[in-house]
Amino acid sequence: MSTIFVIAILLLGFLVTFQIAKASEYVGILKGEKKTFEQNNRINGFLMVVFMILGLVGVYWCNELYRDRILDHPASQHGVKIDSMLYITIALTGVVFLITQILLFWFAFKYQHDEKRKAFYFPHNNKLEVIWTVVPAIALTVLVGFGLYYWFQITSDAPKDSIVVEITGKQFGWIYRYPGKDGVFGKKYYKNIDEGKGNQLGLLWEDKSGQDDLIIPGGEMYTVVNKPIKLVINSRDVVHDVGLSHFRLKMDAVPGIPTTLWFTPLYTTEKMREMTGKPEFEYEISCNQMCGQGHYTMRGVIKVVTPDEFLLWKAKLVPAYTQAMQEAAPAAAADSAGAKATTSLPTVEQTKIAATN
Ligand SMILES: [Cu+2]
Repeated sequence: MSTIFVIAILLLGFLVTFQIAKASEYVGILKGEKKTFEQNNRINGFLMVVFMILGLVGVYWCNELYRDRILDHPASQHGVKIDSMLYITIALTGVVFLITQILLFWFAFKYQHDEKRKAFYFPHNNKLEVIWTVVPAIALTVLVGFGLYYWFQITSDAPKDSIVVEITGKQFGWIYRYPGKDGVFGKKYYKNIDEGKGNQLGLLWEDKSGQDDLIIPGGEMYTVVNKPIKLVINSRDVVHDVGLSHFRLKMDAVPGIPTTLWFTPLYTTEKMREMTGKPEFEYEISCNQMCGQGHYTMRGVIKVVTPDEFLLWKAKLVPAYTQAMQEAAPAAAADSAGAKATTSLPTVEQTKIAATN
């Protein structure tokens, strides 16, 4: 219904514009072509200035309107650098935008057609060419140089004392894995993935280094303030993307190819709640790749806490191996009990034979 409505409005708009154009053409013929041309010229020149003023007021108004909706303080050391680059770029391009737009519309008004003025023939000027090529080239080189410098810092090897967390994307959610006391992730194989048996990541249970691994499916990921954290990013199905907007980072999660990124959180979740004045604030992980129908539900939470709180949280976790074995044990016991029961009970055939005897 709404589609038909929109098409009808568009058609009507087209008809009205067409009729106005036709009417003004007839008026032009009646008035005389030269007079109409001059009048149109003046109107267009005036409209150029009006458009410029309205446009610039609109830009300012839009900025004021959405000022509160932009992201809060950058919450990582990388984020501070990313934001500073962003603001320098906006300031530089903003100044260029203002100068070029004002000149563009003002010139269109000031130099509108005039019978008394003859156009100045100005085909080429080397000096000008050099200026408008070299100045933007230097500006862009500086911006790209800064970008590269920070990019190499961000993508460099994580510090040795980093907390390492493996994060795996799936349709639709995140699974986090912390290595146990040994600090080593256990081996895994995708064919071993079996959610029914508590093996979300396909861990090889016989691998000792994986028996103390802690797996948190779909819950909250914890990390420590002012301590580097390295994420080892995986995907279980399609391409996802770990988007950490508060830390100003993102990285694709590709099936079969682990990617990594690291950062240092600057404020605890509690501190950020105070700073932003939002008591409900959480550091979010969003999926930044369109990965299917439930893409929008891929919201993860990172809790940035103090070292003590982190240890306390970690101490409460049970390794995935222990959990899986505990779940498997009663089931196995029930199975074996069931098997015993069936063997001890006579079959229907046996009962029949016994009855005939
Ligand atoms: Cu996704």
